[in-house]
Amino acid sequence: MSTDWYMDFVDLNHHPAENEIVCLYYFEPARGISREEAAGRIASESSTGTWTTLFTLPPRMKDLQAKAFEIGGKYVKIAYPLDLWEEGNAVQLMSGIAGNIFGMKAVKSLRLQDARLPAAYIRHFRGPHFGIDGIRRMMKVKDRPLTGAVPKPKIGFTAEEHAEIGYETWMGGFDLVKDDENLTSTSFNRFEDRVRLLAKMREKAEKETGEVKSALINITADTETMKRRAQILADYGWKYAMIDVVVAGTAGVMTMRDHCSDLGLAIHAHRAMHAAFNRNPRHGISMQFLAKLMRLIGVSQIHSGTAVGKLAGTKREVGMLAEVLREPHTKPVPGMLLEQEWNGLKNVFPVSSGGLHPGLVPDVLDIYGKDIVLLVSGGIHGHPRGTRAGAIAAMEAIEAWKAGETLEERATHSRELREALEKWGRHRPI
Ligand code: CAP
Ligand code: MG
Repeated sequence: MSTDWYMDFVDLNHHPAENEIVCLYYFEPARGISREEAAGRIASESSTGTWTTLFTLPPRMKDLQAKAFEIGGKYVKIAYPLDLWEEGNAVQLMSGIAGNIFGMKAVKSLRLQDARLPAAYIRHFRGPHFGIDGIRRMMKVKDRPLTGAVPKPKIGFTAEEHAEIGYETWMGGFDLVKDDENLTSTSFNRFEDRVRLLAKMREKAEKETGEVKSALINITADTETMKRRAQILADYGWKYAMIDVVVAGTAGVMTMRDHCSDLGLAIHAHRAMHAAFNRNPRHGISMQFLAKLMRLIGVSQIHSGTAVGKLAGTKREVGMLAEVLREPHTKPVPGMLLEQEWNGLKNVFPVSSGGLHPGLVPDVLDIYGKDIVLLVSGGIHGHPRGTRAGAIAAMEAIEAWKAGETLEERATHSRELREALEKWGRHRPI
C-alpha cells in the first residue's frame, strides 16, 4: 500500500483557470526520484499535500490541490487555486510558493523563476503610488534618465561631510543623492542630522540651479522606526524614502508602502542581499520574481543591474527586468518569464547602478533606453577634479547618447568628460 500521494498533484491534462496563480520552477530531482514525482512533491508541499497519506481528507480539499501541469526538461509549471491565497497578503504568497519546497530532499536544486499573478489576485494590491510618469512629474525630469550618486566610500562620512558631497553632486547636475545600503543612523552620521543638513543643501542647490533636487535617504530598520523616519523625511520636504527591501522583508515593505504613500513619499528599493538567492541559476529565487513582487507591493524604483558594471547580471536579465518593471503586459520567455498582464497597475523605474562611470553610460542606455534611474557613484567621486566635475561628465555622456554623438566627439568640447575618459576610458570594473 502506497504511503504517499504525490502523484495526485500531477495532472498533465490540467489547463490553468484564468484566476489560478501559475509558477514556473527550474528543478533537478534527487537521485532515484522521477521528474514527475519531484514535480508532484513540489506542488504537494507548496499547497495541500504532505509526506504521508492521511486518515481523513475532506473531499472538498481536492479543489485546493496545486497541479503540476507542464513538465518540460528542467522546468515545471504548477497551477495554484486562488482560494489557497489570502487576499492582499504577499507575505503568505512567499511562504507558499517560495517556502519549504527549497529544502525538500526530493529535489537536488529548485529555483522559482516567475509567477503569473491573475487579475483576481492583483486587484487586492495598490501597486506603485507614482509610476514612472508620476516620478518624472515629481522631479520635473522629462526626457532623460534620472541621475543620482552615493557619497563614497559608502559609510564613514559625518552628516556634515555627507551633506557637502550631496551639494557638490547636485551642483554637477544630478537629481538625487542616495544613501548607501548599509548607511542608516550611525554615531558619526545620525539619520536626523543627515536629513536636516542635506535639506539645507538641497534648498541651496535648488535656488542656485532652479532644478528639483531630492535624495534617497535610507530608513531601513524595524518597521516602527521606519515609520518614524518616513515622517521625518516628509517633515523636511523630501520626496523619497529608501528601503533595503530584501533585508526589511516583504512584510516591512508592505507596511511601508501605504505609510509612505500617505506621506507622499516614493519608495526607492535597494535590493542588497538579493544575490544570496538569485545568483545561482539552479537554486533560489530569480530577480525577475523579486522585481515582480516589489511592483505588486508598490515600490517606485528598484535596482535592476547594469550588465556592464561590477555586479552580476547579464544583458538578457537586465532587459527582462526592465520589461517586468516598466511594461503594462509582459511577454513570456521560455524557462525565465511567464506572460503577465498588470491590469493597469502602475510601473516602476528600473535603477541601474554598480561600477558605472561616464565611459559606460552609453552602454547602459543602449540596453535600457532613457526610462531609468542612473546611479553613478564611485564613477563621479573618483573623477580627477572631484564630484561636481564627475557629475558634469556623466551628464555630458547622457547628452551625447541622446544626441547620437560618440563620447569622444562630446569630449572635444567637455573638459570634464575628456578627463573622465582619460581616467577610465570604457573600463568595465569587476
Ligand atoms: C554602487 C552601490 C550600489 C550597487 C548595488 C554599491 O556604487 O552603491 O549599492 O549598485 O548593486 O554600494 O556598490 P558604485 P545593484 O556606483 O560606486 O559602484 O544596483 O546591482 O543592486
Ligand atoms: Mg551601494
